[in-house]
Amino acid sequence: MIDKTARIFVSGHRGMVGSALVRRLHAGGYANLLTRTHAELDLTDQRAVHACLDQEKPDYLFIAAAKVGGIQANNQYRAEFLYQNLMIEANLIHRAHLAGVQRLMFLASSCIYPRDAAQPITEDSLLTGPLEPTNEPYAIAKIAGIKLAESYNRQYGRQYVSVMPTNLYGPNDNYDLASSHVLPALMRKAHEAKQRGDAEMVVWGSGTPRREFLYVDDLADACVHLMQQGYDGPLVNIGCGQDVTIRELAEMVMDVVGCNAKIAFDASQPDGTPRKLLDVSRLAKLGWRASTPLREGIARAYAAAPFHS
Ligand code: GFB
Repeated sequence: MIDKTARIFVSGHRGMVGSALVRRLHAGGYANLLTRTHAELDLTDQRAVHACLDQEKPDYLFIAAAKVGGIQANNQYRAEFLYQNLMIEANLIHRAHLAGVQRLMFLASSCIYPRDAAQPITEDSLLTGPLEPTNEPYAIAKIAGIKLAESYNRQYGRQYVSVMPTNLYGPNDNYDLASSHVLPALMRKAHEAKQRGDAEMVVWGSGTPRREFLYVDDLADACVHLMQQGYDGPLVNIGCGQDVTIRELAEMVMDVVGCNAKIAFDASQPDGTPRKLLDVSRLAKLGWRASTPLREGIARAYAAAPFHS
């Protein structure tokens, strides 16, 4: 169990994942949360991160801060995705160790697994094959973070845990069409197509890739569950165990939004990984299952979306 007065640092607390962690921790009665805005602390700045962790000496550290984005942003800003994520995780994990932080949770991503991994993807498929090219830099950075945390555990007896969330969505998501993930993009496109009365709504790629989606408050609940349990084992996948095609997802979003446009697939945009469904049996054995059905989660996220009045 985590002591309710423990000093818990949530890095990236203004992002979708970090803000969900803060909501969940507050709801659980944890009052001693430490946060820093980007303006207060640039996590790629080694000196600043070191000074902050030396001063705060948290009991727990969640690494939810990351440079993230959808398929197009990952593919286009390859250098920034690799560099910024390496810096953030190296600064935080290394200095957490030197500052005596015993427990840390590093949030990675399901894209760390090989592109053609057997489905559903088990944790032991890490580093067994080539990665998906559109997000290889991001995946390499996250794999480095996992290995860094694992190395402090093996060499110094730390209890640094890495979790692999599947594709996430929910409040505080990014709705910018050029850099967002598919679900927020489809919500916005459907909303705007409905408002304009468009006959067509453009969906990237072929519509055939399969993706698994987890509501971000479910993810936060899983992370806090693992921390509360004192879990300090190998990587854990966090997903809901079910996937849909992008076409099915677009149809569901349009139904929730009430958009009657026809779907037009844009084949000039990449499909990315053909399928990315996580095996969640390790998490189930640890006593956690997702609770938000996809359609209900989409309705909740849509109601909270900034463009939706
Ligand atoms: O969510 P998404 O951008 O990323 O795209 P990935 C998922 C699928 O949805 C792809 C299609 O096949 C896209 O072509 N898609 C259809 C769209 N319409 C749209 C649209 O309007 N916008 C977007 N963004 N996609 C990311 C990785 O991969 O997943 C990251 O690049 C990270 O590294 C993240 O791991 C979770 O699921 O393909």
